[in-house]
Amino acid sequence: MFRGKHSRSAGRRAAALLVVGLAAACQARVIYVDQSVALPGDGSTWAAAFADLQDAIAVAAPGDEIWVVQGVYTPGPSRRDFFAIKESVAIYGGFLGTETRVWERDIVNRTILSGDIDGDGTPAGNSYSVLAGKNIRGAKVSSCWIEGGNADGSDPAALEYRRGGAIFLENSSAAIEQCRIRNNMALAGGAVFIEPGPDDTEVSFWRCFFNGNLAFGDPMFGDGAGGGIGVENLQYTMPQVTVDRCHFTSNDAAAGGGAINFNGDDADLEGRLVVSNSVFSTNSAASGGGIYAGCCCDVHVLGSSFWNNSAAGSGGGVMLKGRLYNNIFWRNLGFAGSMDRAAQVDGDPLSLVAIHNDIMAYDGAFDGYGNIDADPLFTNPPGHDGFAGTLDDSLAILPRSACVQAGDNAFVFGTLDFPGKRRVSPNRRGAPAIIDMGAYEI
Ligand SMILES: [Ca+2]
Ligand SMILES: [Ca+2]
Repeated sequence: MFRGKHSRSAGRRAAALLVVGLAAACQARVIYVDQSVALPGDGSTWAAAFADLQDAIAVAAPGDEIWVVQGVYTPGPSRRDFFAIKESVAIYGGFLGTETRVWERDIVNRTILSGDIDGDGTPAGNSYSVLAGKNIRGAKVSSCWIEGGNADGSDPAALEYRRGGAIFLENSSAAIEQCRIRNNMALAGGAVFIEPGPDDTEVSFWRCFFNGNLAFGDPMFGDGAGGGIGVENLQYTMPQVTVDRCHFTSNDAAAGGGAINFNGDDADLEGRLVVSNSVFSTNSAASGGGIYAGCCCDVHVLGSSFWNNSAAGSGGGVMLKGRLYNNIFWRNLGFAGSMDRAAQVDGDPLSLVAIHNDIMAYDGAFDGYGNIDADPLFTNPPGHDGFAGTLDDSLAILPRSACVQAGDNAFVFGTLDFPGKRRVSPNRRGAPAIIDMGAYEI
C-alpha cells in the first residue's frame, strides 16, 4: 500500500477534524434551495425553500448542509459576486426537490452554478469566480455543474479576480466532489486556483470532470499556468492536493500544465500533490500538456492514463519532478507533433522516478524499474461521439493489453479505479490480484 510521509501537521489536522465533527453533530441542519419554488420561504423545507442560493449561504453555519434543486444559479449582478465557500458548510446539488436523504441526489439533475450573469452565453461580462473561499476549513462542494467563470481582471494587484474562474481558494481546505467543472477561464488556474497561505491546507478533488477550461494569461507576466487546476506560490508552504478518479479533457494552458499546474519553491518540502486513478485526454499546454509540477514538492502520479495530450515544448503527457507508478502514457504529443519519450514524460532525470509504467518510446531515462513500451490497446479513446477531448473519451484497455496485471501492488492509492471497479483485481478467476497499469482495472 502506498503511504505518504507523515506530515508534521497531521496531528493538528486530526484535532481540527474532531472539532469540526463535534460542531456538525451538535447543530447540523439542512437548508433547502429551489430556484423554481412558488413562494420562497426560510429554507427549512423543500416547500419553504430559498429561491436564491445566496440566501442559504448567508444563513449557513458550520456543520450545515445546503441542498440545491436542479436549475441555473448565478452569484449576483456584479462580476465580483461569488458563492461563498464557508467554514464546514457543504453545498450539494443534484436534487429534484423531493429527496429526504443526501445520497438520493444525482448529478444528472443539473444544479448549474453559472458565471454567465449577463446571460449572453459568452464569457464576456461573467463572474470572475463562481465560487470562492478564504481562510476556511472543512468545506465541501458536491454534485454541482460549475461553469462560465471568467477571471480576466485587469488589476494585477487583485489576484482573486485573475485566478480560478470556477473556484478561487485562498489559505483554505475544501473537498470538491462529483462536480462537472467546464468552460471556465482565468489568467491562471482556468477552472480552479489554489492560493496557499500561512496555514497547512488540504484540497481534494474526487470524481470530478474538468472539461474545456482555459488559463489564457501571458506567461511573460507569470500567468497562463494550470488550465484545470492551478497551484502556485513562492511565499508559503504549498498545500496538500489530492486528485482521485477525475477526468480532465480539453483543458488548455498558455504556460505549464494543461490540466494541472503545481509549482512552488524548490525549498518547499511540505507541499504535496497526489493524482490517482484519473484520466487525462486531449489537454494542451506550452509545457506539461497533462501535468506540470516544477517544484521539489512531493509529487505522485499513480494508476492514471494519459492519451493525446500535447505540449508545444516538452512533456506532452507530463513534465515534472516526482514519482510515477502504474500509469499509461500513450500517443501524447510534444514539440512539432513528436511522439518520442520526451513527448510522453519529461523532467529532470535526477528527480523523476518511474516504476511499472507503460511509456511510449521509453528509453530508460529515469530511475526506476518495471516500465514497458507497448501499445496499451485502448478500446475506444475518442468514445462513442467519435471526437477526442469530450467527456465520453475512454481510456479503458482490452483484456489482452500488456498493461493488464503489469503494475506494482506496492504503489496503489485508493480502493477503486476510475469507473469504480475494485483496484487490484485479478484479470480472471484464479489469477493473482495484481494492479493493471492505467486508470482502468480489467
Ligand atoms: Ca456572458
Ligand atoms: Ca469523445
